[in-house]
Amino acid sequence: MAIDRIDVNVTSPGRNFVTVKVTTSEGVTGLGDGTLNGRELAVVSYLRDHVVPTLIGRDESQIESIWQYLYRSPYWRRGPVTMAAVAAIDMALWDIAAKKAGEPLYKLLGGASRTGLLTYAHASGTTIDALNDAIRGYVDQGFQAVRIQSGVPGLGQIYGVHDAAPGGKYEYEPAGRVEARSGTGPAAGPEAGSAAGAAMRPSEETWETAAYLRHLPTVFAAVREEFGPALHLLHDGHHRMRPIEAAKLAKSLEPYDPFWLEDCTPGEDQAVLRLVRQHSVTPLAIGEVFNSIHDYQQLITERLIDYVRSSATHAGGITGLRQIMAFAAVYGIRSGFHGPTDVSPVGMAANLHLGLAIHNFGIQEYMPHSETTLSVFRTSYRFADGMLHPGEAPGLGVELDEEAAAGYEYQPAYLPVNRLRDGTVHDW
Ligand code: GCO
Ligand code: MG
Repeated sequence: MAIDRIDVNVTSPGRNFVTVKVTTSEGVTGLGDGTLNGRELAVVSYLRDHVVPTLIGRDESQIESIWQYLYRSPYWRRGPVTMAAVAAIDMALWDIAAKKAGEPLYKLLGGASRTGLLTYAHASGTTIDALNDAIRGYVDQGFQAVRIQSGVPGLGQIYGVHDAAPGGKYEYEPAGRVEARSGTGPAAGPEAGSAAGAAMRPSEETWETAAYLRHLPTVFAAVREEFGPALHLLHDGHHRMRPIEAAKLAKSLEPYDPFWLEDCTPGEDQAVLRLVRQHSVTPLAIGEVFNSIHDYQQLITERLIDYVRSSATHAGGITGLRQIMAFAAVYGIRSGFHGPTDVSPVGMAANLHLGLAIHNFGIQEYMPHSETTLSVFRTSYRFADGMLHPGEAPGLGVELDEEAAAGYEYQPAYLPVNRLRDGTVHDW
């Protein structure tokens, strides 16, 4: 029994995805997600040029050893590209192990610790009315938890904020359908220079923290008034605040009992969260841009967060994320795994199997993939009454229709850029 072949699939059914398929000498196949939004092809090269050739002929059941081999041996450790590549291989090997056992993966991870996973949806609106309409749509579908993002008076397009199409279904792609533009786009920021050499640029948005800090508590107040106390409300600050601004926001949201405030400051300078903690009991969630247990060391040991936001896709797969959650368990910190549409259905399934098995599960983010995406990736996870379940199919329970995937070629697409009014590049 050995790894016979590894294929790296790139497809764009509605958005870009990178999927690894590992095939064993016995013909068992496993899938893994290595999608890194806006940097997909860097992961493809890392896999094809540096990982795949080193794994052919190895025993596919040595999942931990292969993880350590990919993590430690190249000397250059961690980083989003490396860890997405490690994740893709790791998931595929777990998928194979569970298929060989004829069991859904969660049974190999310790079995189900609960009947389903509390999950939250994304609702947004440029106005409070539009936001409330979006929330109502999710409540009608059975969601018990909703992330709320809203427009800010005086600011234009804000990342992750969209209204439903007139008369249409509320559905959007927050993280990837901002196409890179070719040609000249409007000159923006001090470094814009001559547009002549600009072949591709992400779109740009304008930000002002003071306006946001004034407006957001009024949004929470209106939503609480409309939906009452029981609905869980979450919010994502997208790393946009300085420490004192984050503390102010966390404190100002307290009367509305938020489930969590996510990414209130940039994730690198972790000691600043002590200040936020001193001023507020609003629960904090961080970690979607982290990629290893070491990124969490201070946050977890000082109990500066309440929820781990990583995904299996960006944190070294099931093996990497399981390490983080075992560490977090010691400190009573729970999971809130990243589940946007740029985590593929394969990565989403990995999150779900792990979430069902671990004791310290908290909540699972769920942005349903488009019908186009789901026509290429056939899933067996299911949603009912606000809860997700990974399903009972052997392995991860996701199949890739390679013929359908071949019909959707990779398209360059980037996340937007955020600037202050004077052109200063800002966190988002
Ligand atoms: C979230 C996110 C996403 C990310 C996206 C980046 O909380 O789900 O912040 O929308 O921005 O996944 O690729
Ligand atoms: Mg986020």
